Amino acid sequence: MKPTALSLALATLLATGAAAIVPAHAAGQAQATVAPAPFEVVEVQRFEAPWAMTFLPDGRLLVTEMAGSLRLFDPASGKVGSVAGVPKVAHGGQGGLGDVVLHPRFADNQLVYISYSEAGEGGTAGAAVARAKLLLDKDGGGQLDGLQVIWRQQPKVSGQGHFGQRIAFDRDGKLWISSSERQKFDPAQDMKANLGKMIRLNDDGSVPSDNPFVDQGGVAAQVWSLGHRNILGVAFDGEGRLWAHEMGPKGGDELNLIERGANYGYPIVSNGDHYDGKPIPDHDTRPEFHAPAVSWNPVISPAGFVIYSGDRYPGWTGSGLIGGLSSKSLVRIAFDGTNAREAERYDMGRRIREVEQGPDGTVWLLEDGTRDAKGWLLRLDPKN
Ligand SMILES: [Ca+2]
Ligand SMILES: [Ca+2]
Repeated sequence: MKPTALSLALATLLATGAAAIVPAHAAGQAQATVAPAPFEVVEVQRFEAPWAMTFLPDGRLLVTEMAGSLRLFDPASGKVGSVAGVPKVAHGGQGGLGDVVLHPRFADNQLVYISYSEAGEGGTAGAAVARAKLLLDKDGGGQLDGLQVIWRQQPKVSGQGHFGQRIAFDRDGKLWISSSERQKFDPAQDMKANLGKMIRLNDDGSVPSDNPFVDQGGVAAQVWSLGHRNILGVAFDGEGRLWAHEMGPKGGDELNLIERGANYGYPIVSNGDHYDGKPIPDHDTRPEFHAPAVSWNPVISPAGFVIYSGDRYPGWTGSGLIGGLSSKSLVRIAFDGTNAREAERYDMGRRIREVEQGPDGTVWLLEDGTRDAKGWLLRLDPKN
């Protein structure tokens, strides 16, 4: 990374022994500016620790609840139903039922994909992804039929943190899974583990023959990029580029452009440091690792991510929208090709877990339902 005027000024200050006061937004870091919101927040429906949602073609919403319930919500009637057939999930900490997405040809094949934390032997756990046919009944509910587990984190390890387990399809129909490092650090660099990696698969879970590490075999063949910590949001832009944000260590949240075969450096480098105070060398000390497009300190605790394609809010088309947990915010990202920056931040006053764009371009959010939050589904009505 090129030295900026600010980093040069800091270097000069340090070299002369003067006290360096590091500004809240140092070079290359995002600036927290709270903007007036172009929307009114409407509380629509409460859920029990909701984690993710996706719209069906008919305008209804599938919502996951961490303890293992898949809900079907009809915004037109306000009715909440249940979808049976979710496998038993390892619920606790950050683990439980995770993401839900539709197959790109859902209208033809009715396939839905879910991710969840699965218990292993001896108190271990790992993320898993399964697919099934969604059979809807006439009473506002349904069931998952013919469920197949098509991917698992390897190895399963102790603890209840950093499953990741975000799922997305690209425009070629490939399945992408964020596999976080389970708070075990080194597996993010170990190609014998699929932890701390971005995974790329065919829609049936098989490995595409053009993956970058396919020659290494084993779980390495699933890997598209490595050196990741905890990815809780992935989205494709209008050009088909994959962006992912990453809950970093202390002071090290990131937004990354995900590139084929790239190593993002965790836990060898991070612009943040370990929570126990142990320093981690910054990205600019090791240019062989892919540096973040945006780096946050203070952090936002990113969760949920869409790249907005509607036109209901002035200036938002093509922007990234990221939920903030600890920052209790909605963060708008402006892209310029392969560059990105925080454009605006809206104070939501609550932990935001998930962001989704509705069929008419309205943005919907899920409030986190853990840590005494209420877990509201929120609709952002544009202000006219
Ligand atoms: Ca979603
Ligand atoms: Ca650092």
